[in-house]
Amino acid sequence: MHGITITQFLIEEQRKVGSATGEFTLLLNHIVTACKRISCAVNKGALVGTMGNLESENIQGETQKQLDVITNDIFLEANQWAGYIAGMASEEMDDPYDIPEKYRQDGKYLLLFDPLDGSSNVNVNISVGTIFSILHSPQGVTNPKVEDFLQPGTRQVCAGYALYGSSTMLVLTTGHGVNGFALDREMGEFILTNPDMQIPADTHEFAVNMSNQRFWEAPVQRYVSECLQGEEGVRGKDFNMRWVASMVAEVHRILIRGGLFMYPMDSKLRDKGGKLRLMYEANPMSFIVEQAGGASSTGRERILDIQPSGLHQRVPVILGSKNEVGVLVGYHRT
Ligand code: P6P
Repeated sequence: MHGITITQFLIEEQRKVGSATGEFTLLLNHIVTACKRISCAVNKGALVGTMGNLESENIQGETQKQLDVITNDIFLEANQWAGYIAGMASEEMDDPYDIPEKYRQDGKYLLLFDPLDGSSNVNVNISVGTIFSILHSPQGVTNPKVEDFLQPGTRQVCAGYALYGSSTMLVLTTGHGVNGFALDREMGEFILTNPDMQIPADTHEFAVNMSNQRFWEAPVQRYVSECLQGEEGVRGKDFNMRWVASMVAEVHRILIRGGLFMYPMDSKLRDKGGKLRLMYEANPMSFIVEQAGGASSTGRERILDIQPSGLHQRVPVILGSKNEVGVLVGYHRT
């Protein structure tokens, strides 16, 4: 008995929504196709000489890798032509993408994405990923501007990621739980392998870039110090630590076995607002994590509740096992 394909899964999900027109299902299928193409592009990078850096920088001030631009173009080309999308925004583009006039119809959705998150890892063969978020386009808006994208994370209709690791996985939520699919390269299809993913409420594993410790605020200093004290300390248990420097890989690990991931506020990032971007990293990952029974906070507020002020706005992120996130959020209140 083969597992069901993502196409079958999406159609069965669509049947549960009486008013569904099928456009959303087709939109998701175009995103799935883009992720398959990116998986191939990343997998062949070294063979075709696309692992290098470009001279250019993105709006984040980060040097762009060839694959950042290649994967961004793959996402644009796969999603611009069908007419379901009114506008797109990406980590790699300063402004929203203008859908070419020949493809423009009354698209109902906005698509935001980070085409290759963790791309600094790609030439050292550590897992990287694509993160995407789907919002409704405001009624009657045919050429969305930045302000049309600036909706809180609670307004997302879908969020997902592809993880290009030892296998290529696609994980998504439409607000009815979280489901994971593995790419069967022979078939060229994503197969349902992780139905109804749930994050364990407790954990003994945390993920943070320890090299930033001297810049952290007191609650984070206290939390990490207590974890490092182990079972002799106040937490009464030993902790394990991970840091992959690829958010998609960290979140996937947490969906499978629990954990806490954080890129907290630190004094060197304060003027930027944090490290991770709200619209196409923190919000989609927070939607997924909450739908899997986890929690996601800046330390001081629920990430999904934030009213965005800019397309590339950055926020502190603490997400994962809800009881562990609760401990650290509690320290921010004392
Ligand atoms: P650092 C990748 O660039 C990213 O946006 C996240 O995927 C990752 O968690 C973080 O930045 C890594 O940051 O400072 O450890 O390189």
